[in-house]
Amino acid sequence: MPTKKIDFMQLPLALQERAAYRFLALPYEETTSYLKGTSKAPEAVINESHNVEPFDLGVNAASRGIKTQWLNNPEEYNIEGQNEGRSFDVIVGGEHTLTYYTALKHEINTLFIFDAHLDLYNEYNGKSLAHATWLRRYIEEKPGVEVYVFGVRVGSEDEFIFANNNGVKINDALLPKGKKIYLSVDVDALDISAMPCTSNPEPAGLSWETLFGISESLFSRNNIVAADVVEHKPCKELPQFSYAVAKLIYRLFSLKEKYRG
Ligand SMILES: [Mn+2]
Repeated sequence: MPTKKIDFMQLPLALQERAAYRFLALPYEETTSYLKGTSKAPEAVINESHNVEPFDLGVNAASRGIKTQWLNNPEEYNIEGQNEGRSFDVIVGGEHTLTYYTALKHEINTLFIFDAHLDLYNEYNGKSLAHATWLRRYIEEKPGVEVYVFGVRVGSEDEFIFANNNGVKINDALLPKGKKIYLSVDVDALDISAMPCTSNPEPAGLSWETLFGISESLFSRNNIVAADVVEHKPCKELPQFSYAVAKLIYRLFSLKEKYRG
């Protein structure tokens, strides 16, 4: 739980009460294998979020309210009482495993993921549900949902075979259109220089321009019902990267506001 009890962008309380948007802080970290610390991301991002400019892409999503809520575990995530179109959640991890739980709460036909990795291991360090296996578990449960993973540059042979056998679209330039989408952003989809502060950084990744550009294409052509931003591992000496993640999160709210129709 946070030591400093502040909210995303420190919006006035009145704005939070009838908020159109929710920032769900979920510091869930159980299976991180390389660089640990993703559980610190929600607090670090909130601490840097005061620097985010609310007027973005010609709209002001913050003026319609962003409510910050803390969750202890992914199973607590609840969408009851939410009126689709008026409300939009960004879940802020924590490790990627949480997407297994949060995406399952939404009725969707497409899951779009930015990630350097496929997360399609059958088992990882003896665990059947972990940051490197969650997508395989999700596909087994929801075989009808179309899955895109963009930014992929690492994976085992077995993961690629599973992806191929299950129609997973990897780095497909043809983006979905007219779909109901849950969007998951693993920040390691970004190049290691653009985002060194993540638990599994990889070279030769996406630029911020590409991540923002493809995100805008997705929001402009589809109904994005919810999103998450995961795997940020704050760097103590480089708080500007937590600011960049705060900016990314706010950009998702701005895109929803701009294309809410
Ligand atoms: Mn990843």
